[in-house]
Amino acid sequence: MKLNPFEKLKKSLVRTKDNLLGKISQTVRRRKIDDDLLDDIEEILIEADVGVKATTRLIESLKEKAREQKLTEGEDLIALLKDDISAILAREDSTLFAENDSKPVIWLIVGVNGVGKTTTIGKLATRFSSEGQKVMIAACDTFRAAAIEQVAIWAERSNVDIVKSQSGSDPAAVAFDAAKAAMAREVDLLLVDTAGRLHTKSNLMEELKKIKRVVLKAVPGAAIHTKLIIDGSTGQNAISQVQVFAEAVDCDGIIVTKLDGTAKGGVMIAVAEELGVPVDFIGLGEGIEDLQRFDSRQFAEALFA
Ligand SMILES: Nc1nc2c(ncn2[C@@H]2O[C@H](COP(=O)(O)OP(=O)(O)O)[C@@H](O)[C@H]2O)c(=O)[nH]1
Ligand SMILES: [Mg+2]
Repeated sequence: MKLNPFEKLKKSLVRTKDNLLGKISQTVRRRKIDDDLLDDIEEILIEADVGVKATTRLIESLKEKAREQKLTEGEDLIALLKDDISAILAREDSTLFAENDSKPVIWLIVGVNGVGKTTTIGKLATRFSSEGQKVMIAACDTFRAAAIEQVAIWAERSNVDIVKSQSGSDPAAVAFDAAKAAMAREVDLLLVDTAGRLHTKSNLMEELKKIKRVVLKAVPGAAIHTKLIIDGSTGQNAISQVQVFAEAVDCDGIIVTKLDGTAKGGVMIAVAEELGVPVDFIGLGEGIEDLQRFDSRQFAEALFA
């Protein structure tokens, strides 16, 4: 049976919810609000990948509001916590396309190996082409033949054009050709798949910068957006990846994958608190349909449902 998107989101977040609010609800039961209880909640938040910064903010806020509202029962904290988490998540809502973006809009899809870049490109291509946009894919992960093959399969499934070359060829050259082709064919959105070898290697960052430069040469004034893909199931590790990439390339959107089935989805709260980059989409599975626009209100509702 096919679930509606909200049901799907709820189901994906079950383990995260258990790990976060499930544990907190149990902890506050029949206890009074005191420092001990707040310490216990703090520990649960940290263990649920919410991150130190957001956790500290949440605990401070609980203390302050409990005092202001003269609350005494531990269970009263749940409603406060839900409000505060929703408020943090709300910072992540994004707009996808600026009205003055010239066509083709170009999305560089970047991120560490294995986080789900290529899969996400397949999902994005399917989604936008079904919405009537003309989409093209550039296979710029030329590092391995298998990577080119993989993205070609996604292009075929989503029925969009692809520009590719042999493995080992210069990724920037492929990007240049793709950008030129996208312009000639009046493409609306060009999705550029990139390699994700270790983010500690400065050559990867240099390569990404070069791709950007070259694309701008091919399509002067192009609207180039860099979308960073992170793997939500790695929890706090995902955060440090963002920081490394953000230093090298200007990311204007984040896509968090693999939120299905993980208990580490609390990382979304850390992403919102610490990164200041909006979340465009979330990945909820390996299938072509398993991508949802991030909507903080829905996300919070699914988390607290
Ligand atoms: N469960 C789950 N798996 C995903 C998701 N996105 C990608 N994957 C899987 O993650 C693995 C790596 O994906 P891939 O797109 O090749 O990553 P890349 O190296 O960044 O291009 C594949 O097995 C995908 O099926 C997701 O949202 N949920
Ligand atoms: Mg890939």
